[in-house]
Amino acid sequence: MDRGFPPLSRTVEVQIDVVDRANNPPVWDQTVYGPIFVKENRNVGDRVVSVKASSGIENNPTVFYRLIRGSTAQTNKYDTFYLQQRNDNGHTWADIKVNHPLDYESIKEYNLTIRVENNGVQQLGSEATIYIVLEDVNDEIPLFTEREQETVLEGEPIGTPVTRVNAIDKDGTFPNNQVFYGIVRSPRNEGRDYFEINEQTGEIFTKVVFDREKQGAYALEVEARDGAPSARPNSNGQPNSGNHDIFNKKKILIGPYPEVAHYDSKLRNLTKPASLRSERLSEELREQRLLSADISSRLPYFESVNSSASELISNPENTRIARKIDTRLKD
Ligand SMILES: [Ca+2]
Ligand SMILES: [Ca+2]
Ligand SMILES: [Ca+2]
Repeated sequence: MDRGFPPLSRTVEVQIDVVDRANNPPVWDQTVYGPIFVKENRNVGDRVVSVKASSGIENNPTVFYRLIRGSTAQTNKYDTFYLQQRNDNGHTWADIKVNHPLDYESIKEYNLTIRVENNGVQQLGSEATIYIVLEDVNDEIPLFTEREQETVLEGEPIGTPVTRVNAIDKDGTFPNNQVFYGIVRSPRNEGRDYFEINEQTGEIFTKVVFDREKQGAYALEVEARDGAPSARPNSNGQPNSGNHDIFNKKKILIGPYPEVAHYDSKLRNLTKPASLRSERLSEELREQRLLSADISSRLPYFESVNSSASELISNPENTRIARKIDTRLKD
């Protein structure tokens, strides 16, 4: 109430929780768990960690756990992890399990908040943090990035560079993302005996001197494999290989012998001015035609003027008038 006149007053409701001294909040074994290292290829349903808290109430060990859903993927917004409560020998555990497939290439770590509440007259709770760090496994395949067609000229010496292929492996760590190149050693690989590749750089070189009259193009299959045993199913401990990728099939054209190519292009340059000249000629011809069309369209008019002029001169009346004017002028 204030001292004004009339006095004004306001009431506020205050709620007071009376906490029994015996009712303490639950106590975690640890307030922070981790870092807990988890391979990205763990299966859905796999347990990544078990944590527990005591109730804080004597003779009432009951506790309830839940994972707090945060506002980001790292804080479990999309329920990447779930919690399962488990009773074991008088203790209640919280098992944290994988709910959706993990991917190191997308998200590398998670910060989970777990809350526990006891079962006293007033339910009290406390929170702990679980810090999960993913580990990369070799689950990405190297994939080629560039175009499918290249050209090499005939007559070039053995060892001439043709092109350089490039493949990218999206794995997060070495050697899972290391790339080695090779020529596919299969009878259906037409170019396998004619080209070789640098395993490290992907540069392709010729192994023979080509003659385009013999064969004008070769289909060449190259492969890219990564630097560690695959973590993908049914890989038998082999590295991942991108040879099922469409870009591993390259068409290598055999271009004309350099001398021939040289004269080819010279010849093309020679014909260019000639074509320009013919264009100019046809332009002049067109103008000429327009002009003559113009003239012939005016021709009847010229003719009529001409005839009326001669008529004027041949009229005797007019001759007389002209003579008169002429005499006056002499006067
Ligand atoms: Ca992955
Ligand atoms: Ca890989
Ligand atoms: Ca990976």
